[in-house]
Amino acid sequence: MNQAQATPDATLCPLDVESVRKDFPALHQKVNGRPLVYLDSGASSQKPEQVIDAVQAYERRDHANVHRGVHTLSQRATDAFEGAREKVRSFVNARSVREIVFTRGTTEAINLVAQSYGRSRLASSDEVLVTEMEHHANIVPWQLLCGQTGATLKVVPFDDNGELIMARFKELLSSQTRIVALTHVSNTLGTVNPVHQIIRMAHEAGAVVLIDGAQAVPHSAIDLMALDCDFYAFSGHKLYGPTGIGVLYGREALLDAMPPWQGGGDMIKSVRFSGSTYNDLPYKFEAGTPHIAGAIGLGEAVDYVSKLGMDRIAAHVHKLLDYATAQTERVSGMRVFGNAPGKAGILSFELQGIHAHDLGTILDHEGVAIRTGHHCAMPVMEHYAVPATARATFALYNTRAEIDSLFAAIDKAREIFHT
Ligand code: 7TS
Repeated sequence: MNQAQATPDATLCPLDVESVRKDFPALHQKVNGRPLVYLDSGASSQKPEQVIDAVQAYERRDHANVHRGVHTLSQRATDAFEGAREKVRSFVNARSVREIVFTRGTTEAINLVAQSYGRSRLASSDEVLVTEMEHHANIVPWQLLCGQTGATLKVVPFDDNGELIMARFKELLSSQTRIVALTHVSNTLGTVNPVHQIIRMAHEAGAVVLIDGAQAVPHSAIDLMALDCDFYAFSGHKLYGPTGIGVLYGREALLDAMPPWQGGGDMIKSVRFSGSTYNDLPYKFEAGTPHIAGAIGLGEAVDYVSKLGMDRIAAHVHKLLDYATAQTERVSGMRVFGNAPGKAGILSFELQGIHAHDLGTILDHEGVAIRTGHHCAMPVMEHYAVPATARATFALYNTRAEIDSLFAAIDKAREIFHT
């Protein structure tokens, strides 16, 4: 399976969404007098009680710094923090906890690779290959790196359907390509990229591959051993966990050979003015006191989705997407961006005659939260020559009734604008 492309399996027992929704306190509120319909989980998902409770339990009872004290609280905090690392390792099927580096999120993980791996290895004759559908977090760090090293940034385009043009990828990939960095799932188009094929081809060309998994990890099971990429990045807050915590997976041999990118406590073995030695993996890349509560919350979020089953979550979200996509066909003047087969639960669109921001405001009056703007993917907007799109994203707690509310609110907006 192309991991994020979890084709709904009819034999799976469906999610009991009404029961799942009870776990998410934020969903049970009114916004502008209407029941909240939260369709912005692609930007950040809501958290279940289990995650909130785990964070609170740590803050109320177990808080102390990690890796430093022999006292009981420090040991409890360290056990919980390192326990979370093991949960994450198992969740993404990495070989070792040494390959799981906690970061602030996807953005920091990518910057870490650009600055540590990239800066120590790239020269002016080298190339970095990204795609036209990347989030800015997977563009700007490479632009900075290219500015620092003189390397060149190359871009694989996508077609109007939202699929990468693989023929162009093959042309652009060469022995000069040192790093291929691409998103597993596009945050604007929902496209699930053929990452297995890309990783294999990039490796044959001698390049390392970083996959931005920010939108893929919440949508389907990820098996990093099977994927065989060199780096994989994702964020906790899109996976029903806290903000300010994320993960960089790195192949152990690569991480081992990379220089640290930030210096400070915890990342050293010894410090002398004549020179310092660095800690073992993954601590070499975790300078300073980490986001302990965040990691514990992420570990709990991983437990939560694992218990529900990533395959069942994927099947549920695909059904919602199919249901919503069928409804788009009856709305005149609605243009959907991204129609790749097997795409993830992301619906980007525009309505003729209504600016996306106006639409977002009207929908908010109806209690419906969607995202409007460029979604930190300006090159995608440029591709379609639009300033912004409206985007609804579907998560494990969304229902068909909520999609009905979305389309009822869209009808209302069209009435207001006489479109
Ligand atoms: N990569 C992708 C594919 C993303 O969707 C995002 C965030 C990031 C990287 C950055 O993640 P962070 O947690 O480090 O900020 N995407 C979005 C979005 O689509 N709307 O708001 C944030």
